[in-house]
Amino acid sequence: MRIDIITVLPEMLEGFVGTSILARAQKKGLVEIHVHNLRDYTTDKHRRVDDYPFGGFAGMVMQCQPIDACISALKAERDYDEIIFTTPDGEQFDQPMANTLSMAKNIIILCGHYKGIDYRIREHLITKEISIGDYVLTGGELAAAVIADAMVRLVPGVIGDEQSALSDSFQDNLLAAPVYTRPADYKGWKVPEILLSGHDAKIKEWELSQSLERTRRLRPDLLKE
Ligand code: 6GU
Repeated sequence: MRIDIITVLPEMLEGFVGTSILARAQKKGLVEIHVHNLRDYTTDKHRRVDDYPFGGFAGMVMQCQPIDACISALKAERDYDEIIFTTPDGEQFDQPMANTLSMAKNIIILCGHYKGIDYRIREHLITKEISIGDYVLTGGELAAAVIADAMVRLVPGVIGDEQSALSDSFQDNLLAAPVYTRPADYKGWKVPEILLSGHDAKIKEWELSQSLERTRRLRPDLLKE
């Protein structure tokens, strides 16, 4: 999988892309993440990528030219499955969407900023608009990082234990069961007895009943679907 992220704040994504699971996935050759500075594509001599909106509205709007130039340059090199724009009025991101996107080969994520981007870009170049929740962020960079992280960890081989991505909360519309590690007794705080029993069938049964109980209590909306 290859992800190209287009942003006016590349430094905001560099730490994320170079760290932890994302870095390991890239070293293993499973994923390539490229961050592009939108300013490198403007023809403006002052490197500006935004301008005042027509109609006298407040705020600034990202211009067509640099976005079109950057996306065109990428599309000239390879075909893209999706060209995503991060925006609070997009379709809400969730686990099924992450699952679908994780099967893509090449994806562009354009990070929204300022008041918005020239709507013609959304009409002519963007194939999918995604929001990560009902709140407003100052920019789309954090949303792009969230989307990339959720997709990459589903690519086979990225996380060590294949089973662990499948047993995540939400993967089957249930919250995950609690987990524990040694010691079995910490300051008198005890691990549930059943987990120390070695009885696999009983442990599986316990895990499911915990999942159901936690989902019913914390996220009853998930059980209605
Ligand atoms: Cl994708 N962008 C911004 N700016 N704010 C958001 C968002 C995206 N998703 C939720 N809030």
